[in-house]
Amino acid sequence: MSVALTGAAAAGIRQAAAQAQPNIALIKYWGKRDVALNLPVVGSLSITLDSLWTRTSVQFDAALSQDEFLLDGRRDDAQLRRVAKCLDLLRARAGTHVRARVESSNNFPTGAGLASSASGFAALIVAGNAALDLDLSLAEQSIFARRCSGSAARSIFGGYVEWTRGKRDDGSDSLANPMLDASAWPLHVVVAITSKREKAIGSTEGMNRTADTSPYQRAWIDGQETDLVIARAAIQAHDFEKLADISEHSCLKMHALALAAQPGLLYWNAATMDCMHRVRALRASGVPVFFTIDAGPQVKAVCEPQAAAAVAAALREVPGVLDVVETGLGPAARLIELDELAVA
Ligand code: 2P0
Repeated sequence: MSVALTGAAAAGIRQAAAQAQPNIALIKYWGKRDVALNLPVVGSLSITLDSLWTRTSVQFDAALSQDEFLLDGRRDDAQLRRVAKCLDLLRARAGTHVRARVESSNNFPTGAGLASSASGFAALIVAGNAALDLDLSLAEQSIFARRCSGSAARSIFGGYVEWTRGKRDDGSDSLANPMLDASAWPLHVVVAITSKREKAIGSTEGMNRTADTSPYQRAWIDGQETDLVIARAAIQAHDFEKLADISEHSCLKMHALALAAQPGLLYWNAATMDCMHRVRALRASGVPVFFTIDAGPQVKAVCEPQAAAAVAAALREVPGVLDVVETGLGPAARLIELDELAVA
């Protein structure tokens, strides 16, 4: 159902707003079998976060001659093409050509390895679905979000989420499904921010370069199903040690694969590496924590809730760590009132 305002509706504007949270993959997505449809070469498994968010409003307005995109209050023409492509999917389903104004804000750095494209495009699909009264099922919303940014398929859902690789060429079986509610195993994530700059090589370019040039691509694909089986079992059993081992393995394997591309992709800085050692030392001393790192220099330390304060304190001491953000696991993407957009 649309949350369009009466006055706006009378003026031919159809609008809605949504919030989505980033997700962190424990078993990573890296590589596409179809670049246009964002079909992955492997399945992946993630946790949706709680206190980091993207809030997005979309207004389809017949008075607009072209799409507009504002990020954190500023026009962002660099991202506009990607946003417009996502709007095109919604428009095609609705049978309309009306252009839209999209306003988005993040309460965390954009494009720095904190999964802003996952929360951003999940929020856009949820808001667009409502504004245009499309009545898409959650499965369809996940597929639409995937086509905008692969990892966004997972941010449609909360808690523990698996994105199935799928086999079909049209992508109709490549979507995410919720595995386990956040409340069933409420792990925490401590994010050590080691740079606030946008990364030089985006994920899309990075994974395409890897697929084209990394000698380890075949081994990566062949190992994924086993990793997923182990991770699913660890999550169902709430077996922290098992999840820690398989998640670090998947993370390090993804980075080894990307490091071996030509030219090699080096997403880490010195502080990233120091945080990894710090997390390993904490775990060796009995603290239930493990690390995972995406296409950027931030370190996500996943831990049991009672360990979060000690993990945050330890990571804050690492030279080069600029900030530490602590979060629990969060819910699915959802509609919000338009006046919630301004509330930080
Ligand atoms: C993941 N990453 O599973 C992996 C691990 C980064 C490292 O999904 O090209 O922004 O839009 O599908 O989803 C980041 O890639 O890439 C990502 P596109 P996306 O979370």
